[in-house]
Amino acid sequence: MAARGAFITLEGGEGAGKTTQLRRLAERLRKAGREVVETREPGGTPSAERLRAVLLEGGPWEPVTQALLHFAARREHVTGLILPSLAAGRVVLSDRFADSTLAYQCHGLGLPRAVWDRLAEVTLEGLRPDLTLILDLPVERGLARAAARGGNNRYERLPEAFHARVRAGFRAIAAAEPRRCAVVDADADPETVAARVAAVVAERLPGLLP
Ligand code: T5A
Repeated sequence: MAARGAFITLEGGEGAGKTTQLRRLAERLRKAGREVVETREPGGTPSAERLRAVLLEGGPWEPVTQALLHFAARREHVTGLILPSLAAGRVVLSDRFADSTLAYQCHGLGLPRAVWDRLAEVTLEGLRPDLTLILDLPVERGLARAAARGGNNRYERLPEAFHARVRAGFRAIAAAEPRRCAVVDADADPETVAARVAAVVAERLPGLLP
């Protein structure tokens, strides 16, 4: 059987540059000879993408319902794509994962952490990322980038104070799990941030990048 691959998640607030950096990291890893799966949350499988549409444009949902829907989509993603890909020895890069529910629904909207713990237990099959890159930048800079890109979803329309709690939430997650998480300063041009991301991956997961 192939050796288990690696599971890397990119997290952060709106417009932090996760999608941009995920593509660049995937490119680097492929050049280094890795088989890479690029995916995202909510979404990643056809069934989870259907829930994504409901989550981002339907509702409004109260916080427990939001968490249930995010974890429902995540369950499809974990069982339908992530675990099989890891078992096949691939590197899975996910644009958001369970930390987003902790940051957005718990820190941002006040969902009790105990609810997150219970949903994670029944949903994730014990899966934790090998490395989580938290792209960090001031809230107003991220929201400006997202606004310039256009097509803002229900979360992007929430007030700045909410996004400040989300940012603080991601930093708290990184502080609580420093071995798994690395905070990357994302307030720079894409090339500079990509170099920072690659340096962290090379240091934390030796052997993946030259
Ligand atoms: N959500 C999700 C929850 O509430 N709970 C959960 O459990 C989960 C999983 C997902 C929403 O769902 C919420 C959080 C989100 O609000 P989404 O559309 O996937 O919705 O939102 P984001 O993941 O935030 O996607 P964004 O596209 O807004 O942000 P990214 O991916 O961080 O940023 P990116 O790379 O697309 O870049 C945004 C813009 O900035 C430019 C890009 O060209 C683009 O135009 N850019 C830069 N500009 C200057 N300098 C840089 N370094 C730049 N990097 C990118």
